[in-house]
Amino acid sequence: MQVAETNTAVREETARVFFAIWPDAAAQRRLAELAERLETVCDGRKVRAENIHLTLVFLGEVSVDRLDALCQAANEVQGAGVRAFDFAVEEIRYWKHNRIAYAGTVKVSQELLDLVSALQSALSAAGFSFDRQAYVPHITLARKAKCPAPSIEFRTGLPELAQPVVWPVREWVLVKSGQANGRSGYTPIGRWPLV
Ligand code: 2AM
Repeated sequence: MQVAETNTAVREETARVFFAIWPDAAAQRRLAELAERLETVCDGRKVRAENIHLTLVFLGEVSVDRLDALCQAANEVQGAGVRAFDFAVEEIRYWKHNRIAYAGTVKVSQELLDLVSALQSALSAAGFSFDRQAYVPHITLARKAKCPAPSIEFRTGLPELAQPVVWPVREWVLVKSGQANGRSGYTPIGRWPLV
């Protein structure tokens, strides 16, 4: 029989955290409209407007005692030559293996790759572990999606964008995920500007 851990003095408190970029208000509106359409087209569960984001590095559970050190590591990135850039969503795509419908980019900007790589180096140097799979920038718009196969109506089986959704990326954030009022949501716990 398993006994639940009740001794809070020995239980380590952790936070589920990741670094990300949030769209500006206009891009958020357009991405939220797409999420709404995907909910219908793919019978999925849309991501709420305020939660739509692009993950840079996902760390998962980190001890709350280490959050200051995590912010310090992120401070190092500011001196690493990272620059502001525009992020352009050009396509809606679908991953069947995890049933995620997402917004993607055709040509990943060098500035985004430099930011992710500088962040990964600073985190490694500070002893943090994170997901090291090849970075595939994606903005999840609907989960538990069952997107249709290509048809005359949807060439790719998914909504197509008449115009790309572009926004100027001028900051990146450290975010904690968790439940608030019975809903999953994200709380920014650090911000770093890009110029
Ligand atoms: P997802 O949208 O593809 O699930 C908060 O959970 C953010 O971290 C989401 O953008 C999520 O990506 C990403 N994320 C969650 N688990 C992850 C993992 N194991 N590796 C990389 N990113 C992850």
